[in-house]
Amino acid sequence: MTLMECSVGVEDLVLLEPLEEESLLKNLQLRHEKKEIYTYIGNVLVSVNPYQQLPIYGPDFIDKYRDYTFYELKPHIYALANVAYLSLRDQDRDQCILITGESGAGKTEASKLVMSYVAAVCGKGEQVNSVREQLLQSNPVLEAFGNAKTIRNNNSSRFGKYMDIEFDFKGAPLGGVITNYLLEKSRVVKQLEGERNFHIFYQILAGADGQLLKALKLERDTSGYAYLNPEASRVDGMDDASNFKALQSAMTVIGFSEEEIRQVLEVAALVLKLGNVELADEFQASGVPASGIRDGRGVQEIGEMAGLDSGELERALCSRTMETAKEKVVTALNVTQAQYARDALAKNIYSRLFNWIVNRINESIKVDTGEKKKVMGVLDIYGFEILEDNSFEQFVINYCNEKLQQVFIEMTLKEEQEEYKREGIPWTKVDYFDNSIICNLIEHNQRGILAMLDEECLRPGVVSDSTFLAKLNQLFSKHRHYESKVTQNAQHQYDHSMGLSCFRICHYAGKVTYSVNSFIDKNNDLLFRDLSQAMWKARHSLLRSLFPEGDPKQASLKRPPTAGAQFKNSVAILMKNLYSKNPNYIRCIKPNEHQQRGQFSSELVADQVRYLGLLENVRVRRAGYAYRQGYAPFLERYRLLSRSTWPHWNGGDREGVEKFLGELNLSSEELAFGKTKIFIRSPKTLFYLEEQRRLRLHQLAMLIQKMYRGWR
Ligand code: AD9
Ligand code: MG
Repeated sequence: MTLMECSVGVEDLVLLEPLEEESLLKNLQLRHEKKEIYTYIGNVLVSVNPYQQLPIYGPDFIDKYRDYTFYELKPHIYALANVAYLSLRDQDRDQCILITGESGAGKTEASKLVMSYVAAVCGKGEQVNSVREQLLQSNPVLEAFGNAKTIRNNNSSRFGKYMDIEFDFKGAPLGGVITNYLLEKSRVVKQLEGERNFHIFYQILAGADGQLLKALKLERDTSGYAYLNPEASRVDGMDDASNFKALQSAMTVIGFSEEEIRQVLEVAALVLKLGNVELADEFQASGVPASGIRDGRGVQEIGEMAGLDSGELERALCSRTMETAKEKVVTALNVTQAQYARDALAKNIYSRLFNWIVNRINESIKVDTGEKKKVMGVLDIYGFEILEDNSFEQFVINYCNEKLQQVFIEMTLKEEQEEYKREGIPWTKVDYFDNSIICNLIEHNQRGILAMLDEECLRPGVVSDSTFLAKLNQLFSKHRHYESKVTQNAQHQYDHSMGLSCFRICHYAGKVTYSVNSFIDKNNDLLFRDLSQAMWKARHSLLRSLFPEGDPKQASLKRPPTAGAQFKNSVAILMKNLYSKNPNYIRCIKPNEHQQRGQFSSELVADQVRYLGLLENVRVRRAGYAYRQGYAPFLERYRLLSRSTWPHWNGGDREGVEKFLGELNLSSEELAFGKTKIFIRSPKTLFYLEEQRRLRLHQLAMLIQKMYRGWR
């Protein structure tokens, strides 16, 4: 019997034999069937979403995992959290936990499980409790404003999150810092069929009492709002009203004042009301198309809540001022342009509100003491995306994943190399796919796609998505990882499905075709100055503070960095941060598209296994020695294989291991004796040992039975 044939598959994919995509999938499927959702690849944790509550996270499990080392119990997210926490506390090594996977794979749940495990084991006392509560309560707040129901996940995070949790020298939590990435702000004004806007809007409408609703000038019925998809207002199993209560209490625990909470809700309400501002055609005396507001009541109410003159708001929405050195020219916007301006304003208010909330949480949880801190970073970020239509958002998300893959391979290899060095075992070079060529294609400072996009955005004259694409086609016509209709040549297979306005990148995880439509616009991410100036005039102090560039004194001609440049910059900071820490990986997998328990679609999982680079991971991990174990636990497990070490052995652990392995006549190529661990090259040898151990146990059991019968 091989390990693969045992009832729950192998617990560590490094031991998989043969190592192929098919056997890897079979193993995950078998384990998923048996509700064994966790599997290791060495110290990497693969987690398959069970879509059901399993009884494996209670305090009894926390107690169990805090007392054992990594391989002693079944694979579990607590084992990974425990190793990371102990290494941080006892060996002073800062940690990062990188959680990746596609939408609905269980990243956010995993990040919460890690946080709650660490919170449970990190000490006691009033101070610790209060910090712990603040850290944990940041989750419901960020989820209310940053999560939404999508087709793939009823509670999908629409932003990336990295959280540093900081500890003192004893390992007690002091506080933290949250960084957020790229909120999907387009959702504020439009959602796909079957999807919802951000949870907060439904929470307010369902959970606010009559008095609060009146103060926010809202009606309870969700169908009255243009920004809320009428066909998706409820989510099965989600109680918006009680989540609203939980949100308010979480904000209070974190330290938001009553006034701040009120202002946050008012700004959210303003966004909803802005969606109901209807714009209509008007014509100027000259006959030039213009626009105006159809029903003044909504704008009036927005004006009252924001402390803004409604006439000013209408002007800002329906016209645009162009300033030159000499004069100001005001032009009227037609209805389409005014609607665009209204939606741009709503998206901007909301995304800035979200950033403000993150900063406000950071203010509460930041650590003031100057003492040296130990840090555990937790990254919960969108995985590689290939949608039917891929645009700027998928492009930057996939760029981020390309970078994460680079960190992953480099750090895994580095760690392997360091372990060999520590153990005094010679290192042989491992070949692997180095994706820096793709990272460079995207991020190179002068010649990368992002740089080209910026250049095009800043270039005077007529620029458009197609001039941008033409530039890429010219520059990258010979690049191995770039394709387009124009550059397709002998080296690339001709593909009729690719449109003229598309380009394709061959990512490490597969080919993705991006449509360039709106790349320029999304990268520019500019808000008409009329709108920011109008917002800055609001008496509502929170709203006003969100638009500092509206202050005429601040109005410099320097434009803010583009969305692409900002993202690239934050990815660079993130990478630097990750490289300075000891990495722990959780690779999440979604077993089916229907959020259903007990269903495992091999095809879907196969795609994810590819996107996550799991086979490459196993390959790198077992390039040298597939398996390693400390001498003491290894001896304990296998010493019954030799009469010299069983039943009694009085020598040292290493000598014991040398003794019984020596008697088994294994090839010397197969084994390496490190300073503290035994290394075994191929999984087959381990299976052999396991098989021998099983036979021996069987023999011993028979013997005992025989003796027992004899006694009777
Ligand atoms: V997204 O990229 O934010 O759209 P995530 O974060 O990867 O996505 P999430 O953690 O939100 O997915 O998990 C989706 C749902 O799967 C959860 O709402 C749970 O219902 C379910 N889930 C995930 N992990 C577990 C688990 N360990 N046990 C039980 C789980 N249910
Ligand atoms: Mg999530």
